[in-house]
Amino acid sequence: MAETISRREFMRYALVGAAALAGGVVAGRYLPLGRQVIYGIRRNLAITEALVQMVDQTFVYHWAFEDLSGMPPMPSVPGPLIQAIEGEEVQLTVTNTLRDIHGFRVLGAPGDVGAGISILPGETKTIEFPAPEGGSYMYFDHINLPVNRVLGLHGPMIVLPENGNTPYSKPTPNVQRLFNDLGTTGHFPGEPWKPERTRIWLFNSIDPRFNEMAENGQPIDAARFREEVLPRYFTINGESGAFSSHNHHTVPSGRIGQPHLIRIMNAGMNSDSPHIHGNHVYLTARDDAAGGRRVEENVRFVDTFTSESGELMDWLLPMRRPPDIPGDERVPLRELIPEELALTLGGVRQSPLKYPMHGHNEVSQSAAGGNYPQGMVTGYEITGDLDGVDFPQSPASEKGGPPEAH
Ligand SMILES: [Cu+2]
Repeated sequence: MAETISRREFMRYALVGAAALAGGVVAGRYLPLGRQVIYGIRRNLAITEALVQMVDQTFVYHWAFEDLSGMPPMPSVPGPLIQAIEGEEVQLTVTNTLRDIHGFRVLGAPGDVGAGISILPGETKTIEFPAPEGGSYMYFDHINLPVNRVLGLHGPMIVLPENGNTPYSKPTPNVQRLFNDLGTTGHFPGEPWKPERTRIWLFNSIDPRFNEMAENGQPIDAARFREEVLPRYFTINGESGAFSSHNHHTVPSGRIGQPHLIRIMNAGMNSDSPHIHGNHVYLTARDDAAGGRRVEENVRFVDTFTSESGELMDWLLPMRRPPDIPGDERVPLRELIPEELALTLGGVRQSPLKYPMHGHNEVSQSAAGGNYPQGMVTGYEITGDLDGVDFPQSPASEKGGPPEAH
C-alpha cells in the first residue's frame, strides 16, 4: 500500500462510508446545500471534486471550486462569490488538484481573464486583474466547454461601481432613470435600491450519467454532451425545490417599496424562462454566452424572460404592492386583509406574502421524476407595508403536523 491515500480513494471511502452509516456521521467531502457567503477580492481557490446531495438525497459527483481560505475550507457548487468594487485588484490563486487540465475564465472580464487560462494537473496559477466595470459576472472552467462548467466548475462574481445609485458603471439613460425614480416618484414609493438588496439566482442542470463518467475518469466529448445531455436535476444556487424556495440567500425578502436586484446566471445546459408572480420585473442588463455585455437601452417590464445556456441577466424586482390585491391602495395591507394574513393554510403561514418564481421551460420544474416541488423553483416574500410596519405573523401550525382536513 502506498503511504498516502489519494484524494480519489479518500472520496470513494467517504461515499461508501456514508451509505453504510445511513444518517450517521458523514466523513469526507460532502457539500452543505445553498452555501453562499460574501468573499473578498483575494482568494486561494482549488479545483477539486465533491459529492453533492440532490433533492432526492442522491449524492452526485461534481467538480467543484474550493475556497482554501474559507472557514473551514470546503468545496462548493456554485463556487464562492467573488465581490469587488470596480478597479480593485482582484487576486485569485487557483490550484488544480485533479488529474486533467482545467481552466479559469471570467465571462465578460477584459484581457487574459476574459480569454481564460489553463491550469495543468497539480499546477497553481495566480490571476490578477482589476475588477471590471460594475455588473454581474460568472467565472467558470472554459476547457471542454460546456462540460466542465456544467459539471460544477462555475461561480458568481459581482462588481459594484465606484459611484452612482445603480449596479452599473455605465448605466444607459433609461436604466439610470429607473434607479433615480425608485423611492422618489409616485410610481415607486418607498426606498431606493441598496446594493445589499441583491440576490443571485445561478441556474444549473445536472445529468448524473455524465457526472458518473467524470467520476470514473472517462473523457467526455463536448459534442456528444451537447447532443445527449438529459438533465435530471435543475438547481438554483445548487439547490432545488423546497430548499431553493426557503433559502434566504436566494429568496428576496423585504417590505413593499424595497426593490431588489436579482442577478440571474445560467451555468446549465438548458435555456429557461424564469417567470415571477405578484410583480413584474425590469430587465436592466444582459450578457450573452460569448461575453458580450450590455446594460439595456430599453428597459423591458416583463414577468418572464428567456435565459440561454451560459448567459446572464439582471432583473430589478420593484417590490411594488402586488396589483392583483384588490382594495383601496392607501390602506396598508395589514389593515385591508388582516384575516388573510392571519391564516395558516395546510400548515403554511400566509404572512409574509410569498410569490413563486418558476421556469416556463417545463422540464426544469421536474427533478428526479418529480414535479414542481423538486425543480428549479424559488420565490420572494413581502414582509410588510410601505410605511415600514411588518405584517403580523400568522400563528404557526402544529409543529410539522399534517394539514387540517377540510
Ligand atoms: Cu407562473
